[in-house]
Amino acid sequence: MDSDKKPNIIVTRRLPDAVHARLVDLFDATLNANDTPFSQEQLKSAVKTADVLVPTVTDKIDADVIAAAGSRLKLIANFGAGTDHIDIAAAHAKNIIVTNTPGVLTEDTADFAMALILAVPRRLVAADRLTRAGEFKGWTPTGILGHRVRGKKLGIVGMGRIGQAIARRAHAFGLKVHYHNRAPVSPPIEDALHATYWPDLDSMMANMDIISINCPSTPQTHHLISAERLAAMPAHGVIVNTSRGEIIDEAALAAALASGQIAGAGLDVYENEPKIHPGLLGLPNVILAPHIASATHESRLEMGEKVMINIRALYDGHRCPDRVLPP
Ligand code: 8YV
Repeated sequence: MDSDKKPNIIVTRRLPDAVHARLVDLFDATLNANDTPFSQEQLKSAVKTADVLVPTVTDKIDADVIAAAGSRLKLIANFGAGTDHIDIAAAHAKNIIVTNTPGVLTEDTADFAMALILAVPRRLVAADRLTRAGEFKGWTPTGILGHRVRGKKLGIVGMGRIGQAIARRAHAFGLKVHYHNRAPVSPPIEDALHATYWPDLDSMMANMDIISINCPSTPQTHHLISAERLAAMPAHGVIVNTSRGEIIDEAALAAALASGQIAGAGLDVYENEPKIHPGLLGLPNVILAPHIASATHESRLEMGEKVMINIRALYDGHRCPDRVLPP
Protein backbone atom coordinates (compact mmCIF):
# COMPACT_ATOMS: atom_id res chain seq x y z
CA MET A 1 0.00 0.00 0.00
CA ASP A 2 1.13 3.54 -0.78
CA SER A 3 2.19 4.86 2.65
CA ASP A 4 0.39 8.22 2.15
CA LYS A 5 -2.86 6.56 1.29
CA LYS A 6 -5.33 5.72 4.02
CA PRO A 7 -6.35 2.06 4.04
CA ASN A 8 -9.75 1.33 2.57
CA ILE A 9 -12.04 -0.08 5.27
CA ILE A 10 -15.48 -1.56 4.66
CA VAL A 11 -17.68 -1.89 7.76
CA THR A 12 -20.64 -4.19 7.22
CA ARG A 13 -23.00 -2.53 9.73
CA ARG A 14 -23.84 0.89 11.14
CA LEU A 15 -21.73 1.60 14.26
CA PRO A 16 -22.22 4.17 17.06
CA ASP A 17 -21.74 7.76 15.82
CA ALA A 18 -18.52 8.33 17.78
CA VAL A 19 -16.95 5.17 16.35
CA HIS A 20 -18.17 6.05 12.87
CA ALA A 21 -16.69 9.55 13.08
CA ARG A 22 -13.31 8.28 14.25
CA LEU A 23 -13.20 5.53 11.60
CA VAL A 24 -13.77 8.02 8.77
CA ASP A 25 -11.27 10.38 10.32
CA LEU A 26 -8.52 7.77 10.53
CA PHE A 27 -9.22 5.68 7.43
CA ASP A 28 -10.88 5.69 4.03
CA ALA A 29 -13.86 4.01 5.72
CA THR A 30 -17.31 3.17 4.36
CA LEU A 31 -20.03 2.09 6.79
CA ASN A 32 -23.32 0.43 5.94
CA ALA A 33 -25.63 3.40 6.46
CA ASN A 34 -28.92 1.52 6.17
CA ASP A 35 -27.63 -1.27 8.49
CA THR A 36 -29.21 -4.15 6.51
CA PRO A 37 -26.87 -7.16 6.88
CA PHE A 38 -24.76 -7.79 3.77
CA SER A 39 -25.70 -10.69 1.46
CA GLN A 40 -22.99 -13.23 0.60
CA GLU A 41 -22.62 -11.44 -2.77
CA GLN A 42 -22.12 -8.06 -1.04
CA LEU A 43 -19.53 -9.62 1.27
CA LYS A 44 -17.67 -11.09 -1.72
CA SER A 45 -17.65 -7.76 -3.47
CA ALA A 46 -16.47 -5.99 -0.27
CA VAL A 47 -13.49 -8.33 0.21
CA LYS A 48 -12.47 -7.80 -3.43
CA THR A 49 -11.95 -4.08 -3.00
CA ALA A 50 -11.15 -3.43 0.67
CA ASP A 51 -7.82 -3.46 2.52
CA VAL A 52 -9.69 -4.25 5.73
CA LEU A 53 -13.14 -5.74 6.31
CA VAL A 54 -14.91 -5.02 9.61
CA PRO A 55 -17.67 -7.63 9.94
CA THR A 56 -19.96 -8.57 12.82
CA VAL A 57 -21.63 -11.75 14.00
CA THR A 58 -24.34 -11.29 11.31
CA ASP A 59 -21.82 -11.84 8.47
CA LYS A 60 -20.91 -15.35 7.37
CA ILE A 61 -17.30 -15.03 6.25
CA ASP A 62 -17.00 -18.56 4.90
CA ALA A 63 -14.45 -20.17 2.56
CA ASP A 64 -16.35 -18.84 -0.51
CA VAL A 65 -16.13 -15.26 0.74
CA ILE A 66 -12.44 -15.68 1.57
CA ALA A 67 -11.85 -17.21 -1.89
CA ALA A 68 -13.29 -14.03 -3.42
CA ALA A 69 -10.87 -11.77 -1.47
CA GLY A 70 -8.53 -9.68 -3.55
CA SER A 71 -4.79 -9.39 -2.87
CA ARG A 72 -5.47 -6.05 -1.11
CA LEU A 73 -7.35 -7.63 1.79
CA LYS A 74 -4.91 -7.81 4.71
CA LEU A 75 -7.15 -7.89 7.75
CA ILE A 76 -10.58 -8.98 8.89
CA ALA A 77 -11.08 -6.92 12.07
CA ASN A 78 -14.21 -8.43 13.63
CA PHE A 79 -16.43 -6.12 15.69
CA GLY A 80 -17.11 -8.71 18.42
CA ALA A 81 -15.33 -11.34 20.49
CA GLY A 82 -16.75 -14.56 18.99
CA THR A 83 -15.29 -15.45 15.59
CA ASP A 84 -17.18 -18.67 14.83
CA HIS A 85 -18.77 -16.93 11.80
CA ILE A 86 -15.34 -16.51 10.17
CA ASP A 87 -13.38 -19.28 8.45
CA ILE A 88 -10.10 -18.33 10.11
CA ALA A 89 -8.12 -21.22 8.60
CA ALA A 90 -9.15 -20.15 5.09
CA ALA A 91 -8.21 -16.53 5.87
CA HIS A 92 -4.79 -17.56 7.23
CA ALA A 93 -4.15 -19.69 4.15
CA LYS A 94 -4.43 -16.44 2.16
CA ASN A 95 -2.28 -14.50 4.66
CA ILE A 96 -5.27 -12.53 5.88
CA ILE A 97 -5.08 -11.66 9.58
CA VAL A 98 -8.21 -12.00 11.73
CA THR A 99 -8.68 -9.96 14.92
CA ASN A 100 -11.51 -9.63 17.45
CA THR A 101 -12.48 -7.44 20.43
CA PRO A 102 -11.95 -9.52 23.59
CA GLY A 103 -12.12 -8.20 27.15
CA VAL A 104 -14.17 -5.06 26.61
CA LEU A 105 -17.49 -6.89 26.64
CA THR A 106 -16.72 -9.41 29.39
CA GLU A 107 -18.31 -7.56 32.33
CA ASP A 108 -21.41 -6.44 30.43
CA THR A 109 -22.03 -9.95 29.12
CA ALA A 110 -21.55 -11.38 32.62
CA ASP A 111 -24.03 -8.81 34.01
CA PHE A 112 -26.60 -9.90 31.45
CA ALA A 113 -26.05 -13.62 32.15
CA MET A 114 -26.45 -12.87 35.88
CA ALA A 115 -29.64 -10.92 35.12
CA LEU A 116 -31.05 -14.03 33.41
CA ILE A 117 -29.84 -16.30 36.24
CA LEU A 118 -31.90 -14.13 38.62
CA ALA A 119 -34.82 -13.30 36.33
CA VAL A 120 -35.77 -16.83 35.26
CA PRO A 121 -36.17 -18.39 38.76
CA ARG A 122 -37.82 -15.17 40.05
CA ARG A 123 -40.18 -15.00 37.04
CA LEU A 124 -39.43 -11.34 36.38
CA VAL A 125 -40.76 -11.20 32.82
CA ALA A 126 -43.92 -13.18 33.68
CA ALA A 127 -44.53 -10.74 36.56
CA ASP A 128 -44.13 -7.74 34.25
CA ARG A 129 -46.58 -9.26 31.75
CA LEU A 130 -49.14 -9.92 34.48
CA THR A 131 -48.86 -6.36 35.84
CA ARG A 132 -49.26 -4.76 32.40
CA ALA A 133 -52.24 -7.01 31.70
CA GLY A 134 -54.01 -5.37 34.69
CA GLU A 135 -53.81 -8.61 36.70
CA PHE A 136 -52.14 -7.06 39.76
CA LYS A 137 -55.11 -6.87 42.13
CA GLY A 138 -53.05 -6.29 45.26
CA TRP A 139 -50.54 -8.40 47.17
CA THR A 140 -51.31 -12.07 47.73
CA PRO A 141 -49.31 -14.67 49.67
CA THR A 142 -49.22 -17.03 46.68
CA GLY A 143 -48.86 -14.71 43.67
CA ILE A 144 -46.01 -15.30 41.16
CA LEU A 145 -43.94 -17.49 43.44
CA GLY A 146 -40.47 -18.16 42.13
CA HIS A 147 -37.51 -20.07 43.50
CA ARG A 148 -34.78 -18.77 45.83
CA VAL A 149 -31.44 -18.25 44.08
CA ARG A 150 -29.19 -18.13 47.15
CA GLY A 151 -27.67 -21.52 47.98
CA LYS A 152 -28.44 -23.05 44.57
CA LYS A 153 -25.78 -24.77 42.45
CA LEU A 154 -24.71 -22.97 39.28
CA GLY A 155 -22.80 -25.00 36.67
CA ILE A 156 -20.80 -22.84 34.27
CA VAL A 157 -19.96 -24.55 30.97
CA GLY A 158 -16.78 -22.79 29.77
CA MET A 159 -14.64 -21.03 32.40
CA GLY A 160 -13.00 -18.40 30.21
CA ARG A 161 -13.08 -14.65 30.83
CA ILE A 162 -16.89 -14.39 30.77
CA GLY A 163 -17.43 -17.61 32.75
CA GLN A 164 -15.11 -16.29 35.45
CA ALA A 165 -16.86 -12.91 35.56
CA ILE A 166 -20.18 -14.74 36.04
CA ALA A 167 -18.63 -16.92 38.78
CA ARG A 168 -17.59 -13.79 40.72
CA ARG A 169 -21.12 -12.36 40.55
CA ALA A 170 -22.76 -15.71 41.34
CA HIS A 171 -20.62 -16.20 44.46
CA ALA A 172 -21.65 -12.74 45.68
CA PHE A 173 -25.30 -13.77 45.27
CA GLY A 174 -24.74 -16.88 47.42
CA LEU A 175 -24.80 -19.41 44.58
CA LYS A 176 -22.46 -22.41 44.81
CA VAL A 177 -20.22 -22.19 41.73
CA HIS A 178 -19.32 -25.30 39.72
CA TYR A 179 -17.81 -25.50 36.25
CA HIS A 180 -16.90 -27.71 33.36
CA ASN A 181 -14.06 -26.74 31.05
CA ARG A 182 -11.63 -28.59 28.78
CA ALA A 183 -9.13 -28.27 31.65
CA PRO A 184 -9.46 -26.89 35.18
CA VAL A 185 -8.41 -23.26 35.72
CA SER A 186 -5.31 -22.79 37.87
CA PRO A 187 -5.74 -23.55 41.61
CA PRO A 188 -5.38 -19.88 42.69
CA ILE A 189 -8.09 -18.82 40.21
CA GLU A 190 -10.32 -21.72 41.24
CA ASP A 191 -9.87 -20.73 44.90
CA ALA A 192 -10.58 -17.07 44.22
CA LEU A 193 -13.75 -18.03 42.34
CA HIS A 194 -14.83 -20.56 45.02
CA ALA A 195 -15.44 -22.88 42.08
CA THR A 196 -15.54 -26.70 41.86
CA TYR A 197 -14.33 -28.40 38.67
CA TRP A 198 -16.28 -31.23 37.01
CA PRO A 199 -14.26 -33.05 34.34
CA ASP A 200 -17.43 -34.80 33.21
CA LEU A 201 -20.18 -32.58 31.78
CA ASP A 202 -22.89 -35.25 32.09
CA SER A 203 -22.35 -35.60 35.82
CA MET A 204 -22.26 -31.83 36.31
CA MET A 205 -25.52 -31.29 34.41
CA ALA A 206 -27.30 -33.95 36.45
CA ASN A 207 -26.28 -32.24 39.70
CA MET A 208 -26.91 -28.52 39.03
CA ASP A 209 -29.91 -26.29 39.62
CA ILE A 210 -28.85 -23.73 37.00
CA ILE A 211 -26.55 -24.16 33.97
CA SER A 212 -24.90 -21.18 32.23
CA ILE A 213 -23.38 -21.69 28.76
CA ASN A 214 -20.19 -19.68 28.25
CA CYS A 215 -17.95 -21.72 25.93
CA PRO A 216 -17.20 -20.64 22.37
CA SER A 217 -18.99 -22.23 19.41
CA THR A 218 -16.65 -24.68 17.66
CA PRO A 219 -17.26 -27.96 15.82
CA GLN A 220 -16.57 -29.68 19.19
CA THR A 221 -19.19 -27.68 21.10
CA HIS A 222 -21.95 -27.93 18.45
CA HIS A 223 -25.04 -29.35 20.25
CA LEU A 224 -22.90 -29.97 23.33
CA ILE A 225 -26.16 -29.53 25.22
CA SER A 226 -27.99 -32.40 23.56
CA ALA A 227 -31.42 -33.94 24.21
CA GLU A 228 -29.70 -36.58 26.38
CA ARG A 229 -27.87 -34.00 28.50
CA LEU A 230 -31.05 -31.93 28.92
CA ALA A 231 -32.84 -35.11 30.02
CA ALA A 232 -30.17 -35.65 32.68
CA MET A 233 -30.94 -32.26 34.31
CA PRO A 234 -33.26 -32.21 37.33
CA ALA A 235 -36.89 -31.20 36.69
CA HIS A 236 -36.36 -27.89 38.52
CA GLY A 237 -33.27 -27.14 36.35
CA VAL A 238 -32.81 -23.84 34.50
CA ILE A 239 -30.48 -23.17 31.58
CA VAL A 240 -29.09 -19.78 30.53
CA ASN A 241 -27.23 -19.16 27.25
CA THR A 242 -25.36 -15.94 26.47
CA SER A 243 -22.73 -17.57 24.22
CA ARG A 244 -23.89 -19.07 20.90
CA GLY A 245 -27.18 -20.77 20.02
CA GLU A 246 -25.49 -23.66 18.20
CA ILE A 247 -24.15 -25.02 21.50
CA ILE A 248 -27.66 -26.12 22.52
CA ASP A 249 -29.88 -28.39 20.43
CA GLU A 250 -32.64 -25.76 20.27
CA ALA A 251 -35.42 -28.15 19.17
CA ALA A 252 -34.53 -30.50 22.05
CA LEU A 253 -34.53 -27.54 24.47
CA ALA A 254 -37.98 -26.39 23.29
CA ALA A 255 -39.29 -29.94 23.79
CA ALA A 256 -37.69 -30.28 27.25
CA LEU A 257 -39.20 -26.96 28.37
CA ALA A 258 -42.64 -27.72 26.90
CA SER A 259 -42.85 -31.15 28.57
CA GLY A 260 -41.65 -29.86 31.94
CA GLN A 261 -38.52 -32.00 31.74
CA ILE A 262 -36.68 -28.84 32.84
CA ALA A 263 -38.17 -25.78 34.51
CA GLY A 264 -36.96 -22.74 32.59
CA ALA A 265 -34.48 -21.02 30.30
CA GLY A 266 -33.03 -17.59 29.65
CA LEU A 267 -31.74 -17.28 26.10
CA ASP A 268 -29.91 -14.44 24.40
CA VAL A 269 -28.67 -16.44 21.40
CA TYR A 270 -30.26 -18.88 18.96
CA GLU A 271 -29.20 -21.61 16.60
CA ASN A 272 -30.39 -19.89 13.40
CA GLU A 273 -30.45 -16.17 14.25
CA PRO A 274 -32.57 -14.20 13.80
CA LYS A 275 -34.96 -17.18 13.63
CA ILE A 276 -36.09 -18.66 16.93
CA HIS A 277 -37.50 -22.18 17.24
CA PRO A 278 -41.29 -21.65 17.14
CA GLY A 279 -41.70 -24.03 20.07
CA LEU A 280 -39.92 -21.54 22.34
CA LEU A 281 -42.03 -18.51 21.45
CA GLY A 282 -45.20 -19.49 23.31
CA LEU A 283 -43.57 -20.86 26.46
CA PRO A 284 -44.15 -18.89 29.70
CA ASN A 285 -41.05 -20.32 31.42
CA VAL A 286 -38.52 -18.88 28.94
CA ILE A 287 -37.02 -15.40 28.69
CA LEU A 288 -36.02 -14.61 25.11
CA ALA A 289 -33.59 -11.71 24.50
CA PRO A 290 -32.41 -10.55 21.06
CA HIS A 291 -28.63 -11.19 21.35
CA ILE A 292 -27.97 -8.17 23.58
CA ALA A 293 -25.71 -9.49 26.35
CA SER A 294 -22.92 -7.08 25.37
CA ALA A 295 -25.22 -4.29 24.19
CA THR A 296 -24.15 -1.30 26.28
CA HIS A 297 -23.13 2.10 24.92
CA GLU A 298 -19.82 1.68 26.71
CA SER A 299 -18.96 -1.72 25.29
CA ARG A 300 -19.87 -0.75 21.73
CA LEU A 301 -17.49 2.25 21.96
CA GLU A 302 -14.71 0.10 23.40
CA MET A 303 -15.30 -2.57 20.73
CA GLY A 304 -14.93 0.16 18.11
CA GLU A 305 -11.69 1.33 19.75
CA LYS A 306 -10.31 -2.21 19.67
CA VAL A 307 -11.15 -2.54 15.98
CA MET A 308 -9.34 0.75 15.24
CA ILE A 309 -6.32 -0.17 17.37
CA ASN A 310 -5.94 -3.44 15.48
CA ILE A 311 -6.13 -1.69 12.11
CA ARG A 312 -3.73 1.06 13.18
CA ALA A 313 -1.24 -1.46 14.59
CA LEU A 314 -1.12 -3.27 11.27
CA TYR A 315 -0.65 -0.11 9.20
CA ASP A 316 1.94 1.25 11.66
CA GLY A 317 3.94 -1.94 11.13
CA HIS A 318 3.15 -3.62 14.47
CA ARG A 319 1.53 -6.90 15.39
CA CYS A 320 -2.22 -6.62 15.78
CA PRO A 321 -2.87 -7.04 19.53
CA ASP A 322 -6.02 -9.18 19.12
CA ARG A 323 -5.01 -11.73 16.48
CA VAL A 324 -7.22 -14.83 16.44
CA LEU A 325 -5.83 -18.25 15.52
CA PRO A 326 -7.91 -21.07 14.01
CA PRO A 327 -9.79 -23.04 16.73
C1 8YV B 1 -21.44 -8.95 19.80
C2 8YV B 1 -21.07 -11.30 20.65
O1 8YV B 1 -22.26 -7.88 20.01
O2 8YV B 1 -18.89 -10.42 20.78
C3 8YV B 1 -19.59 -11.37 20.59
O3 8YV B 1 -19.10 -12.50 20.31
O4 8YV B 1 -21.72 -12.27 20.63
C4 8YV B 1 -21.86 -10.04 20.74
O5 8YV B 1 -21.92 -9.69 22.07
C5 8YV B 1 -21.51 -9.41 18.38
O6 8YV B 1 -20.73 -10.55 18.17
C6 8YV B 1 -21.08 -8.34 17.42
O7 8YV B 1 -20.43 -8.86 16.28
